[in-house]
Amino acid sequence: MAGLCAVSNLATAQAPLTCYGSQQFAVNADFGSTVSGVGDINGDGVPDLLVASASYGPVHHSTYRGRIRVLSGAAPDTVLYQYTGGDYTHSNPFGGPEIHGDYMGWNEETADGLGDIDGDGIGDFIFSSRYYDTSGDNNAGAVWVKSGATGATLYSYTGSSGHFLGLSVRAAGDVDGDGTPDFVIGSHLADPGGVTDAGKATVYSGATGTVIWTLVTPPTAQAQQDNLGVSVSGVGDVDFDGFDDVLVGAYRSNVGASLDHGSVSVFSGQFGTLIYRVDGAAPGDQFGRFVSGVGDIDGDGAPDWITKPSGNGLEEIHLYSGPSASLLGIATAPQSGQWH
Ligand SMILES: [Ca+2]
Ligand SMILES: [Ca+2]
Ligand SMILES: [Ca+2]
Ligand SMILES: [Ca+2]
Repeated sequence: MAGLCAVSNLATAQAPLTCYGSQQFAVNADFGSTVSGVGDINGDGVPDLLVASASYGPVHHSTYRGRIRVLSGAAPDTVLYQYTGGDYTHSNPFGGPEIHGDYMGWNEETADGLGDIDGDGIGDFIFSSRYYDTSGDNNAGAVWVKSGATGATLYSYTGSSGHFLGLSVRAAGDVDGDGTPDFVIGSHLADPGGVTDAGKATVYSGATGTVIWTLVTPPTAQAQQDNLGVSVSGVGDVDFDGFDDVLVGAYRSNVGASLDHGSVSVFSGQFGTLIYRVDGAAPGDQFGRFVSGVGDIDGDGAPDWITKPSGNGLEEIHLYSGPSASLLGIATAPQSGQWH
């Protein structure tokens, strides 16, 4: 038997979603390392599921190739499409053998449904392998955009050596206002302007696969190892200009000489410019490690967003207003998610 998923709300594929591995996935293959809705792929009227097993390998837990499967929402034992990451192909640049396969579907931000980008009426999807090796580059990373109708590749992208392209790949809404959904790919180890690991995020047109915007921190605020793009997300239209905007985390950005506060930036979809940036409160908070648009939480008619810091032992999710960037609340573990 293949994997089994119990989904509480197929219409939106929102959590809670519980999945159970099987012998095919192996117990420790990280089944469910990514879970996302992809819309109705097979035309049976029920949205389908994108599920990854990041540590999948032909030898149990040894090669970390990773695997992405599209499962039927109506019958989760039915595999509609399956993609398997590659084995390691290069030696470890730090000496000794390379120990990682491609890790396809590394975490919850490495696969997403995009909506219909090629105009055939069926939803399409994106996923990545952050440890993908190109012929010359070790751990370059790779991203694929696939047709929901055929499973074939619509677009693909690779990073450069050691950049782990695709740590975060997400739907971005319609950024350029052409009526077709777009997508965003983070590259947190890129060196824009020659600034080491400042990071960037690239917004691509769903209609053509070409770059709409390369989002970087304004040079005056740019610093080494900011890691902008460690997490990316669509957020919706926060400034009411009719174009969807983009949320980007930079979890190691500084506030003056105070290190690693981290930050979340919202960029204009229409202009590719910074609308605002919110910094973490304390050094080492690593604010912005995970970001996501969440729709209109506070009922003011505009979309809002969340972030999860990763430093200082913080087990919190912070909710912000999209238009005003004001803090609406913090959920703290292990309490049961009450905003306070
Ligand atoms: Ca399509
Ligand atoms: Ca578009
Ligand atoms: Ca906008
Ligand atoms: Ca709101």
